[in-house]
Amino acid sequence: MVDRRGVIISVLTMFCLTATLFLTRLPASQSEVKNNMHVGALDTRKSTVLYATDAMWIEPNLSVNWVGLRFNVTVWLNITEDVGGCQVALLYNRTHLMCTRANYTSTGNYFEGHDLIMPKPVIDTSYLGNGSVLAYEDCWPPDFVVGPHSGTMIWAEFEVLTLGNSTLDLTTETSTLNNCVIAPDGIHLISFTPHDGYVMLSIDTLISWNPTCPRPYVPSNYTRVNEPTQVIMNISQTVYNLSSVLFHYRVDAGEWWNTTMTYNSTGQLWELTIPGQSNSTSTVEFFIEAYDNVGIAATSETFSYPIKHLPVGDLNGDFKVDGKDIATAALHYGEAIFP
Ligand SMILES: [Ca+2]
Repeated sequence: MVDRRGVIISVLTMFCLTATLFLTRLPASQSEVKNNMHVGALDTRKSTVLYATDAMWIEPNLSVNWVGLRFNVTVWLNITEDVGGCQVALLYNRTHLMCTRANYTSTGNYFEGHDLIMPKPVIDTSYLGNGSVLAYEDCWPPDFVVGPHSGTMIWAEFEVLTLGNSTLDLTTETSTLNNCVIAPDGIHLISFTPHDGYVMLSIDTLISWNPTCPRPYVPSNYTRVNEPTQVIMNISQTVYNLSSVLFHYRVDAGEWWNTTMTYNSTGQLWELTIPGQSNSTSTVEFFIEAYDNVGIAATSETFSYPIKHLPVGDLNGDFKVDGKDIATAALHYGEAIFP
């Protein structure tokens, strides 16, 4: 059918998308718990004519946040003129996604009542680092679809391989395998606007850091001199296949120290304690790199906290020298450590 229509099917345009994951920070609360969730809402539009003529588009745009999830999208077409045929070339980033199934829509299909028997959409995962889904439908002359008309072409099922933001690309590159709508004469192309689909593949995290308040320090929202700080990262979707979490920190814009966070399976948390800092330190910065089981990293933004200095004689770290400090000193009066 493709040859009869004179449609030249060549190769796909390469598109590259950076596998970027999100660890987004909301303003810190007084309790020093930082809620860093990045949550997208599912686009629940179904069976709607989303765009005016003449257009091809993908529904739904959605947000998913775990590896292994499967979801479906549908390619829509809305054309003013009479239509004889249509080719769909849907490109996807195979680093993020794998197309597992695809077929022509069985209800609401643009060519419903006009269909020729067409082979199933072709799923290809080998083109220049991209995946593609190629489909073609048309009418046998003199049959055609009377415009204006809207309907669906294909549905495609994808599985999430790694997290990151990904475009479902309805390419119209003329030099490549492309999308096209063909007039009833089987020759002329009808112009239309393609609207790419979008999948936000995000990771939900909660990152918090808190002073550890070693005795005799009182509880505080602030990290004081010589006080270690515990950092906790909670991945809310445990099916996200984290294999390791690197931790980087530095003080006063010095050299970065690199270490790994420890996974606490009981609390399903990643933990690390930053050592206490000396009186000469003013700021500690850190960021986190989370690696999944295929080596894709999610990098957080860089967080920081100040080292709060204490007045001389403030033994319990409440930023004032008073009777409580005297009591603390009296309680330990006579204790000595000989080097
Ligand atoms: Ca005090």
